[in-house]
Amino acid sequence: MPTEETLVLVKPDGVARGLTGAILARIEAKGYALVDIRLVEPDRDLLAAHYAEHEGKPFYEPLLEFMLSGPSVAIRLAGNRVIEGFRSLAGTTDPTTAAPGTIRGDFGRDWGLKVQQNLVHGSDSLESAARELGIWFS
Ligand code: DAT
Ligand code: MG
Repeated sequence: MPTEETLVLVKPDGVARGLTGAILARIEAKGYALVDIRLVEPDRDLLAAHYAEHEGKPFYEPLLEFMLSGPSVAIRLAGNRVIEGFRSLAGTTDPTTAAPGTIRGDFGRDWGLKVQQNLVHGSDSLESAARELGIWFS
């Protein structure tokens, strides 16, 4: 089974709420390898590149504003089928309905919640992983 790499972000809400350690604990318990990790304060250009597929959608501007609101922890993560595996660990996009046992389901807040405040990002394909790792770890 080939080892893959993916980009994981602990987004500004996860960092601000002090959940980085709890999220990393789940990643490490699963056996994934931390290849690189750094605290990043992204600028708008970096985020526009990262979220290029969502440009023009109604949630695009609020999403970028949220991602500019504080630092994120960027992780280069390796493991067998880690792209699919981490997204399974993260849970579905909207934390209000994400399954219990997932990061978004367990830690996502239900009050005053915006969908973009869903704690983590994980690349969704080999192509996007390569592209996003180049953006955050250049
Ligand atoms: P995911 O992060 O699960 O891959 P995505 O790539 O479709 O989800 O969207 C990127 C981010 O944009 C997502 O984490 C939160 C935000 N988002 C997506 N759909 C949204 C919506 N309908 N309303 C508000 N924010 C949304
Ligand atoms: Mg996505």
